[in-house]
Amino acid sequence: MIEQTFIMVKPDGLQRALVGEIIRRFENKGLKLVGLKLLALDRKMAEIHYEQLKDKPFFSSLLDFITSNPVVAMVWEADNAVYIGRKLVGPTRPNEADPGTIRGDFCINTQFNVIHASDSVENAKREIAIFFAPSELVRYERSIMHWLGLDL
Ligand code: DAT
Ligand code: MG
Repeated sequence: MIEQTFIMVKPDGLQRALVGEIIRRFENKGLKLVGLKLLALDRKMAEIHYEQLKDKPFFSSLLDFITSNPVVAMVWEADNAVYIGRKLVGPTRPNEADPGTIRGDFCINTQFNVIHASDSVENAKREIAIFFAPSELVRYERSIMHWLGLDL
């Protein structure tokens, strides 16, 4: 089932110059990039993106952090893109993330965990709609898809 997932390099990822490394991992795995932008999140947008966490004690510090610098928002497409994205990123707590995952390789703190990945197809749709107009998601073919077993 072809899905799209929303991936965002967080402010710490930009400060640490990890954007290229993160894009490389998604490219290497074989997902297709269909949307990409650099932007500074305002507080309202951040609140909407993280609305499911509004009652958590760390909500306001999460908003401070995520609005503190630009982020890179991306949409990646593949069969099971949401599940694959979470696998590439690793669990929320970096000390539980195995080496080989992005969080396992690059983070040591739960807030400064470098990257966001949608956790369900429903949330992916919701998050993509916050960051991208439909016209900003680009449809194109890649001939390599055949050789990845993914005739998307
Ligand atoms: P994830 O980013 O793995 O989907 P989440 O949706 O539960 O995790 O939480 C969103 C972000 O909030 C997470 O990336 C980092 C922060 N966060 C989660 N739990 C936290 C905690 N216990 N203390 C501080 N920050 C936390
Ligand atoms: Mg989440």
